[in-house]
Amino acid sequence: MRTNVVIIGGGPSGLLLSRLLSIDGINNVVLEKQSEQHVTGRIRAGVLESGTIEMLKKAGISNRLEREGFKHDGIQLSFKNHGFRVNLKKLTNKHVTVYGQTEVTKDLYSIIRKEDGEIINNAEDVLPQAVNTQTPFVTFKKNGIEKKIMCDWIAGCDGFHGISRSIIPKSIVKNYERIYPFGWLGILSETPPVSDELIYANHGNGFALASMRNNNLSRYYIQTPLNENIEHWTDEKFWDELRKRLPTEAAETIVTGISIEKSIAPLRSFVCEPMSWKKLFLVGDAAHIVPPTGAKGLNLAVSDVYYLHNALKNYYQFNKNDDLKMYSQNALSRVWKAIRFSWWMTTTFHKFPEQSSFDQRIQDSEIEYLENSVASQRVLAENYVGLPY
Ligand code: RFL
Ligand code: PHB
Repeated sequence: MRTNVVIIGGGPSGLLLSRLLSIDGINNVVLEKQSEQHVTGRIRAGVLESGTIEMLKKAGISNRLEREGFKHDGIQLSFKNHGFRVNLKKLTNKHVTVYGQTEVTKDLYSIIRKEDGEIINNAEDVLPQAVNTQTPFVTFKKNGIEKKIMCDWIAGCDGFHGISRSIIPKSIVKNYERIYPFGWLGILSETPPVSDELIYANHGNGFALASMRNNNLSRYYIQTPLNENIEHWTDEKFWDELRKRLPTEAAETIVTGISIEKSIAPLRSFVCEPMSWKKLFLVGDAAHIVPPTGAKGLNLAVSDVYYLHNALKNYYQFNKNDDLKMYSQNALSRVWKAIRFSWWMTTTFHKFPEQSSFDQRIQDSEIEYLENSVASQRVLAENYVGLPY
């Protein structure tokens, strides 16, 4: 079997790349380790930048997004139970859209299936090979049978734990990493969100985030120590702790209920440089991870797809490979800015175990400055709504 581009990983980045390439008549096959049901059942990101919305429109999946997505013109920040608003619209003339990654993935699966794109689910032992030759290929097993796909290029869209990144020789790669000394305990509950806008709260007990998926589906997170045992967190204990950390007005009006999903995620910043080697390109979480505090992970995966799709299009339509050569550099320039912003949001809104009284005062004044300075709010707003591609 032969195709133009083999895409390893059928998460949001792999699916979006596949769809955009197919629209331009560039043949591709997506190899996904998990079942479709597994991929479309994962609860992950919730906030989309306007650049992401544009890309999803290009992919032809904006109908449901426009009907069911919620436009947010601002976010609420909170410090020691006192809330204040950052007006994203006024500061940047842009907004963000709340629409779950789960829904984005379902929409992409459905349009790719409808338009006869090729996604192979439950692909085992996927392995990119001969990546440094003119004849790269990918091998995998399906139902126990060995398969091989010859191709021109391989897109590694297989997330942080995927195989693709490990193909780049150690002598070429440099990894940059920060692991944060805490995690996020998240729940999903069929209750009306406590606020029309997201609330990011810094509290003496730790960070809290009030988010949502729709009018009767709330997503809440609290910072917990690393290696926290989820069994220790009954719904009641979670709600009590969340109430303590949110701004007073929100805590007083929150509607609680049973959690329909509960999980703990570690927080990490990670960048792999370069993001390409010979015939292989890394995209999204395969190349970089941000802590979720800035709501950037999915959006960064989409901006990588933007650069790679354009570069492949120029190659196939105009026989130009300059943009393919520049892919890593172009993508990384935007990646590092999002890494910085996500690190800053995390550092400003979380309690660190080793935080000294000096560090605490710095954090206090950072947030006080944010509340009272339009310039400071604009920096946050410009990054939160998403930097240009
Ligand atoms: P994914 O989504 O991890 O998809 C990779 C896919 O590759 C498959 N795979 C393989 N397939 C074949 N062979 C192999 N050897 C394979 N190894 C892996 C996997 O099964 C999977 O289907 O990466 P992608 O596409 O780059 O997308 C990245 C995003 O999923 C991620 O950045 C976001 O979810 C991060 N994130 C958020 N991002 C935002 O932009 N806004 C948010 O509000 C936001 N909130 C979040 C988040 C991530 C969170 N968690 C759980 C880490 C909130 C949370 C709690
Ligand atoms: C979410 O709704 O899951 C979410 C929203 C904003 C973030 C992180 C996660 O910064």
